[in-house]
Amino acid sequence: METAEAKPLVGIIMGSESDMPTMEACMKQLEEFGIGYEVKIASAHRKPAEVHEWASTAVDRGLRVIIAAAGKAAHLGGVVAAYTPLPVVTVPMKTSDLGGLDSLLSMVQMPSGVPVACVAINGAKNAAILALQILGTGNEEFRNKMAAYKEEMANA
Ligand code: RP5
Repeated sequence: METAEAKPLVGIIMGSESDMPTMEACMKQLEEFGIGYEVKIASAHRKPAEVHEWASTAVDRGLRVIIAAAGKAAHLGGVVAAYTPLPVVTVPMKTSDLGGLDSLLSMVQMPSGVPVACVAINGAKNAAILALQILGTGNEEFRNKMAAYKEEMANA
C-alpha cells in the first residue's frame, strides 16, 4: 500500500497492475490538489477477501472517498460500495476487446440501494476532481481549491 505525504483521505483501488498507467493521472491530480491518498491493487474476483478487508476498514483508516478502477467485468467498485458507507467513484478502464463499454456498463448498473458514481472511460483525472468536490462539501479549504481550479480553467 503506497501513501502520499498528506494524511490519506482518498483510497484508490484498482483491479490490476495493468490499470496503473491510466490511474497515474488520478494520483497526479490528487497530488496537485494536496490530497493524501493510499493505493491498493486487488481484484474483486481474484482477491475477494483482500478487497473485503480493505473496503470494510476504509473508514477506520481515515478515508473519506474511494476511487475504484477496473476493466472488463468491472465489479470492483460495486463490491467495495457493498462493504463501506463511503462514497465510491468508479473509473471504467478502456479494454482491448470492447473498448471499455464493458467496464462502463458493469459499473453503472448497480442495484437499488448501493449506488456508485462513475466517470468517463479512462476518466482518471475527473475521478480526482470529483473526490475533491465530495471532500469540499464539508471542508471550506477543499471547496476553495475547487473554485480556484474552475477559475483557472475559465481563464486559461
Ligand atoms: C480487471 O480486468 C482489471 O481491472 C483490468 O482492467 C482488467 C484486466 O486485468 P489484467 O488481466 O490485466 O490483470 O480485473
